[in-house]
Amino acid sequence: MTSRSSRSRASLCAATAITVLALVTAPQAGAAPAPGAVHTTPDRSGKDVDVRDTARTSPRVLAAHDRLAASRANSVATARAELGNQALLDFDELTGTPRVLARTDGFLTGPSGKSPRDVVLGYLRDKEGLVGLSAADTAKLNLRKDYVDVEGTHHLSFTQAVGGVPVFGNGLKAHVTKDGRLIQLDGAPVRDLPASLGAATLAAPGPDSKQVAFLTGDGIRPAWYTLAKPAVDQMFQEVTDAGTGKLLYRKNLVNHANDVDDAAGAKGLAWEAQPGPQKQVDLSRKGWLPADAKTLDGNVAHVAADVNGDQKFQPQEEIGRNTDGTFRYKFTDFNAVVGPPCSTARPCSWDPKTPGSWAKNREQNAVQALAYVGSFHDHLASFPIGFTREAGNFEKVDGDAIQVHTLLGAQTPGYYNNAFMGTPPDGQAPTMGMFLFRDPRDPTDPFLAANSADDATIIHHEYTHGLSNRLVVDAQGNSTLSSLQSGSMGEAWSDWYAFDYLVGRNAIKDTSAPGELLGGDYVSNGVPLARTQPLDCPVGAGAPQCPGTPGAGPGGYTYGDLGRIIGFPEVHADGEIWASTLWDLRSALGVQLTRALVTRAMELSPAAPSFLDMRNAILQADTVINGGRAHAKLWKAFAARGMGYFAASITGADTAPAEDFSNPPPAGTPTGTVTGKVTDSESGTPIADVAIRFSGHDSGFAGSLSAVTDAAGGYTIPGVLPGTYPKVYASGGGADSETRAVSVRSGTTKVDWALRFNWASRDAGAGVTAFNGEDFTPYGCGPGDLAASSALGGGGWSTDKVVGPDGKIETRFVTLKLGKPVNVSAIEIDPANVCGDDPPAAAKDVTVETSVDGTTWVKAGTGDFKPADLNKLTALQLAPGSATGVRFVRLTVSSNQLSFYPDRPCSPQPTTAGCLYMDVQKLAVRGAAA
Ligand SMILES: [Ca+2]
Ligand SMILES: [Ca+2]
Ligand SMILES: [Ca+2]
Ligand SMILES: [Zn+2]
Repeated sequence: MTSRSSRSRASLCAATAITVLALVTAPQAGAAPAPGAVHTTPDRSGKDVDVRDTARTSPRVLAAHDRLAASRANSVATARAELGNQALLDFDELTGTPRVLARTDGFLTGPSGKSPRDVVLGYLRDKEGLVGLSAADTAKLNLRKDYVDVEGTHHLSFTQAVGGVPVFGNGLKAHVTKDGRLIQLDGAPVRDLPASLGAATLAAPGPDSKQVAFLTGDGIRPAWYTLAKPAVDQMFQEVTDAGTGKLLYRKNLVNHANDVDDAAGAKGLAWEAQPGPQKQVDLSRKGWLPADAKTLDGNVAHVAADVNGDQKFQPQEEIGRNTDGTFRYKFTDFNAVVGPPCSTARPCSWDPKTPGSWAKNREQNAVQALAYVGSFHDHLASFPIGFTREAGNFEKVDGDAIQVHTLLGAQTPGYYNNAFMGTPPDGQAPTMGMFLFRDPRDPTDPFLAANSADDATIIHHEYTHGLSNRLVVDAQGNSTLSSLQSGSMGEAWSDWYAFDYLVGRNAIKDTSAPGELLGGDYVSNGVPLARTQPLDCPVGAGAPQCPGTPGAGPGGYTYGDLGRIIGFPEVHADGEIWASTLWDLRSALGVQLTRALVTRAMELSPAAPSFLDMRNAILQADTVINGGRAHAKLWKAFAARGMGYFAASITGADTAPAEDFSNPPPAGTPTGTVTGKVTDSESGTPIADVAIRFSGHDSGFAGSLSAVTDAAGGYTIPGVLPGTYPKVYASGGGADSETRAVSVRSGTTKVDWALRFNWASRDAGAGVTAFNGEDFTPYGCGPGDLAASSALGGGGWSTDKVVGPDGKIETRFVTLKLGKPVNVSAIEIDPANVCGDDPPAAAKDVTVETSVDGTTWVKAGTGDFKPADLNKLTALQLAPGSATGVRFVRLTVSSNQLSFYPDRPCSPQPTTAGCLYMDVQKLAVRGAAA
């Protein structure tokens, strides 16, 4: 959060200042509750939640997935042989169906005269063993949309339903060229859907809630879908379980930031990028406004000065015509009144010392916003971008003109230094909020006293959030831009499309010199406040233009800088990697082709894409619309930015992906075999049922290379292309997971693993014999998930927190029976928050007891965890006599970390999951069989 709460931090910490423009300046007046009393709201922080992610990483789900993978190993091997080195065979762990099935250098089928729908259904029938959908599953698919892009490619979305209730989030997406070749399947459709759904036992949380079916780790559940708008700049899609009220999914739809012809009609004055000489604009000639418009309410947008910040347009906030009957309003600068740093090049538009002085440019600023929005709308709609009505753009004729709130909340102190765009699905109007810059209450505020809606880089940035959230969607049309890497690309596209447009029409100059294109240049007075450095910083460029950051070093960023640019993962900073990469592509391929590929790739994206998914989609777009002619240049550009063939990211949520600078191996490169043995590091005993997985799915190319160890701990993975794979991981089998780099040669490469066996894990034979409190097993965080371990995180135990009348927290416990009696060498606990909760829910005081028979208990140790203890295993001091022949272990939690967060109240409404839940990420029992 920025603004009031963090302005002071911004002056102390450069990293915070960097994100100022980008983050929310939300009014902090109490995190608003979701509507409905029966539905719990575990985390009002606004963080995206998707319990499918947690479930997808639970060892149980992975084990089921591996069994399915084994059953179709032959189909996959055949497909690999047919589709080549650049085949993408990535199956979703939860559904067992394609997250992506494609190849970046070709097609799945040849040309066909059949309809695109029949091409898809024919492929599903032919490849039932590979895709995993039965004939019955296929028969139930419902074609929601066949969108044809400006290149003629068909993008088909098939939704699914259970007993007439639509499935949320999953479905089949398929893409077919204009000559009938199948490009790709994605969307992870659900297999074996039941005939009917259980009844919703809870009432709808809001008047507009809709019933949906939602896939969890324990199958499909009845749920409620709600579009919630709890505050002025908040808009969430939420899915809550209709049986328990628990939040299953939340997607924040708000992204924060932070033309000119002569003719008759509704004329106004505007500039092209930022203050300069105002030019005459015809606001009606291109259909932005009706010729007889009385206010700025037209097809592309409705602009009004929402100065009271209530997110509604009162009559007095509308912008009418000037006394001469036009919308010509001259800009008045405040340079003389305010003094430096206001300048002719970057004039101030108000005086922070004079309340209400912004009113002077109220009309000018709104007209300017409409001119920016209108010209950008037309630019995006035209070839080769083609963000048209069919593609899901924003027009009043379709009920979704952008509602642009200029000077948002200018009258109510508290709204400064930001901008945002909230984008609901197609057909529902988005909200763009444009704030005043420079907080008058903060003498150290580094921003210029200006209107964000006067800065084209900001308004086009916000508009592009609308484009990306409408193009990267699931089968139902919901945006899937959640998680770190997707969110970072969202910010990057926003910067890239803005600069691509402005540079393309010479409104901003870009030469071959590095370091000229800085987002938010005007309101930041030319200083990198909103971004750490300009967009046009090539790898290897130096200071002073491209200084980088202490975390990432100087010069243009590469994939390995993700999560490090400002010292922690953050979408605007990490987005700079992707934005600069796209700028490289623009230089290498030219403007028109790059615009086409970047846009078409969004339409081909799998859900919640990583940077590597999007690299693959761009390559694929090149195959579809350009015959693959740009492949060599694309690979060179991506490899230079660390997104080479062997780069790896476990999912789009991976905050530490591994970079690689290689081109793809040539066709016909002999493959190698990886083989080895997995043992317990403590006892040397072989461990069976450990899954060894290559690369992580989101590199795509090695997505289906995996094997499971046999009873002797042995495994073999054939068909691996030689190279260094930076993220190979071992998980399951009762051991803690481990990730490491593996170099593969042609021939046989031996890779042994010594893992830490955990006797308290389900895979080691441990099971829950007793527990109290609420059971959140359906969300992947029940008592049985306490000992989950996975390379992807996930699992953990979340229980309810109940404060008794005496003010004391009721204790909660889980008792585990180990598979065998164990001579314990250590008991370790990670008290971290799980299940989509925030850190205040993490456990603080815990007690562990042991027993040889389940009747007589010995206190083994206690933990009193501090915030610094989260997300790591801490060994308890074991009491004498508690460690021999142990068969039962009981973990009791008696408090959580909420006491470390005095600013997070629980009444009148809970403001953190710490008010409602207590969590433990992991319990580990080490030792040898007794
Ligand atoms: Ca208002
Ligand atoms: Ca629309
Ligand atoms: Ca340049
Ligand atoms: Zn943004």
